[in-house]
Amino acid sequence: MAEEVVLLSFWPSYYGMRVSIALEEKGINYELKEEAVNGGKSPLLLKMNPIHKKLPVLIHNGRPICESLIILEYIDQIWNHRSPLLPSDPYQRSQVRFWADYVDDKVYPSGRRIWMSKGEEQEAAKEEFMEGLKVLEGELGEKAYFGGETMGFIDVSLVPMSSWFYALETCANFNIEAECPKLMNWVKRCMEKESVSKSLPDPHKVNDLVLEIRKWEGLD
Ligand code: GS8
Repeated sequence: MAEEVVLLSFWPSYYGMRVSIALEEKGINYELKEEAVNGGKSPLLLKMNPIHKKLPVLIHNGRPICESLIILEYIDQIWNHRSPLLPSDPYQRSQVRFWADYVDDKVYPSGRRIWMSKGEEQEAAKEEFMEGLKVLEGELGEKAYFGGETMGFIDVSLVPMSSWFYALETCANFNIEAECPKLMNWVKRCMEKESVSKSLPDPHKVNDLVLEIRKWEGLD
């Protein structure tokens, strides 16, 4: 039976980008159904994710899977023929999940606060964001990818944020590369992979969106 794989997402969502990268890495054909950025929630999204009503949702043969990190694990288990994302050793797995949670708890929320605020609040968010990135840079160390020689779960979880770096730097006037050079080299290494470059939007397009939202919100 042919598999039916549908991804509900929208282009600037770093959570959604994680899922596209994983599907591309696994070589899975899928249909992308984009929600409008500001058009309200579609009936399909409300049906498929009635609890959180959030993107992304993966619909596999009609059944929804929600929450991007849970979706990544699902993809890795279902399509385990190539490009493993999680290590098989239980201890290593626990460490990978720890760092992916760290990205979600520390890096993504402070990144969002940078572009959704100004003044002192923005400064505090910037500090927390850079602190988080520096910890991650330490964890990366001299490795090519977070998992070692090949791209894995942490890489796929974190690299989508890099498409927002330009917008963050522009709105809060800082330079990530100056403080995290190894991390920026890692971003470039990931971007050499088609699965990543195909899934991430143009940073200028993200910046235009940020400028527009800041204007609506009266922040600029
Ligand atoms: C977060 C998803 C999320 O915030 C995950 O999938 O990992 N923990 C979840 N999705 C956003 C779009 S991306 O910024 C979303 O759907 N927001 C709509 C809303 O909050 O109502």
